[in-house]
Amino acid sequence: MERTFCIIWFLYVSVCESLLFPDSKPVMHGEVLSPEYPQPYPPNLQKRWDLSVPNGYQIRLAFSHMDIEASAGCYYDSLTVLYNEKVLAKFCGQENSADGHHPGNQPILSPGNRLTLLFQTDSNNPEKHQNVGFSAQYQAIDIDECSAPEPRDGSDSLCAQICLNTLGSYICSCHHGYELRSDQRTCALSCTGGIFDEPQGHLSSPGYPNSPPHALSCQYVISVDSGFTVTLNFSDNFHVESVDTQQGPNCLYHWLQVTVPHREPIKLCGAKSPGVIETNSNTVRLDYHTDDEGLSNGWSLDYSTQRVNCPPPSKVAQGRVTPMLAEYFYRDYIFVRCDQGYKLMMDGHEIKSFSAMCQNNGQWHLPLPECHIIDCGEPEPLLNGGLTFLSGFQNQYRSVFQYHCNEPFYSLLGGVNVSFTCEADRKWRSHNDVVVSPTCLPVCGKPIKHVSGIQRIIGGSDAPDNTIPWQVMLNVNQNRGGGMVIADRWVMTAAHNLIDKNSKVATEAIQIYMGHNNVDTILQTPLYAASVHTHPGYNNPNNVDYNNDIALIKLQDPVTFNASIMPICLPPEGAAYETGIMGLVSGFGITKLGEQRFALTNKLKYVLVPLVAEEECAKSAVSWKQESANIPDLTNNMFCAGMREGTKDSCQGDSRGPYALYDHQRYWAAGIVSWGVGCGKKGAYGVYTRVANYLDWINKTMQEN
Ligand code: 4AZ
Repeated sequence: MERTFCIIWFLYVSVCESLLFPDSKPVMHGEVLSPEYPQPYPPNLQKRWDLSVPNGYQIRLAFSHMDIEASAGCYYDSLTVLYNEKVLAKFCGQENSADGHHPGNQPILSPGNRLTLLFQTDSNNPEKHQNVGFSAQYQAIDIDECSAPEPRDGSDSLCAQICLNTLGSYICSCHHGYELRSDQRTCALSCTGGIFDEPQGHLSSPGYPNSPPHALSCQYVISVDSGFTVTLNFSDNFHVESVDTQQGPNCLYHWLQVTVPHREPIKLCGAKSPGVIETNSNTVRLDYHTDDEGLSNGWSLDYSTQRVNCPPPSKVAQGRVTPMLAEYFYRDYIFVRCDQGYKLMMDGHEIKSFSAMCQNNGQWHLPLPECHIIDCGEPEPLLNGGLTFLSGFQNQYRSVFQYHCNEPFYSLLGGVNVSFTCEADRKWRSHNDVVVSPTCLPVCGKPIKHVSGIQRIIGGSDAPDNTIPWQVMLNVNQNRGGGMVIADRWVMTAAHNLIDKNSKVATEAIQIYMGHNNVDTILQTPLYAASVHTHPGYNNPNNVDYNNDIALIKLQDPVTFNASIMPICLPPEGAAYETGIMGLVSGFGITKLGEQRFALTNKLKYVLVPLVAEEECAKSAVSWKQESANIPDLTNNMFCAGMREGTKDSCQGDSRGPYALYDHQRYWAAGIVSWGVGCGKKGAYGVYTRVANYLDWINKTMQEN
């Protein structure tokens, strides 16, 4: 088969044949019939068939019938078969007759992919010759180019080593150890060793230690897992031609080049082995080049791999790096833990845990974290108290603080001052594991200053600042009265001004004042009632029944105690009302200004009046009743206080205020100013609600509201 200018067979088939047979598939077989076959053929014919099949094929032509007028040398009628206008055969006659020259059963094979048939008839009388002509079939036969004999003229054979026939063509191939050159015909010693990816191995130049063929261009690639580095160890027997130049020996024509990515390649030549080369890379390319001349015996090497090293991690202050190893290799992990009380920090953020891996580039994949001291955050603030640090600062690990209450107005519940330590779990803990904050309880009945001297309300004195800090001034529907602070949200008073025509007054009708001794000042800071709780047993429609004259007012907002506002204690269990004991009565009620005139005071007044024996009080009540029919009854829920001769007493406006007894350095609320016959009258005592009788009701009411 001829090679065409179309180098690639595919292109040849698709381009060249499409030129020969536009718009049609290549013809692979067909039939040729003489004109009018199977009727006798006409005279004077000159008919030509040009058969062709694709390149790389021959045409096999077989006759199924031939009946052409026989003549010597097929002189009259004939079918001529031509190739390239060269006559291959000339036929006439019939296949079963001895006349003429016919092909018989023997097919005709064209030398190439074309064949021409030429049918010629003369003008002889057609009636005499009733010959029908011929029928022939042809088909394309693949040429086995490889079986063509070796050219005698010494020119190159089709393939230098192995020829493989293909349909319509052939390809060349090479024996093991050789590779097809770019001419697609000849073979060269193969020295492209592929990729060496094992962790160790051996490489040598072609034919080593004998001198290899000339003009080598060999390439070897060692490529192992990233994270490993390759070390080359050349054997002593190293010989690559070098040329002596003016600048010294030079790898001009033969060389072995070692190339590592991102680095200048190294060219090796000469007779001295390079020995060990540490490439510090996981890929190395070796290019061995010789030209047509000179002599190099070649080289051989063993290569090995080492895991990449990462630098040993530095120390972490207040932390520990594990594991501690002499060397760290690719894919090794390190972990960092902080000492107790310290937390892992990275880029200003806390992290739960830390691990880093040694990467294939010899770097840890993360920088080391830091260990920062933990803190427990701000301790819970203590209402009406504070805290003091005994050690440490900024709430850091192991800091210790103690709560304290705002003395002397509050004291710590339980009285024991526990200290709290910031522990490793970032919680403030006391040594006995109290996590909840302690409570500051108000201190009752302990004013920072005490009243003294001769006192009078009616016959009383001005109370110095902060001497009666539980004193409350109440305005109920514009009527001035008193009360006393008993808790941060509770004021105790009498019921008799909070019930009007059998119904409780509205909370809005009540203004509550405290914290000052001066009426003008105290009026500037009113407090308001959230709810009013009169004693359920108080029933006084006609103002003659003051039994159970007690009430509690709940404040809308709690008050903070200080020197000027402080609760009075409730009666102690089993409180004693001893005859003759002096009680402190206080209020903003009326004072005697002259013989006749009374006026509401502008200053808090107080007076000390003795507790009167029950019999004495009862006696005086009898005498009052003789004077007036509308005098209320005395009950066990009341007691009297005052002077037989009068002069010192509570009066209008003081009503509902405190009668305080002093015991164990505390004032306690013994009575509430309830009623009396006149004020400061001889033989008439002030009557007070006996608060101790109501302790259960008071506690229950405060708890339930
Ligand atoms: C009153 O009218 C009142 N002397 C208060 C107390 C006394 C008498 C009357 C006791 O509010």
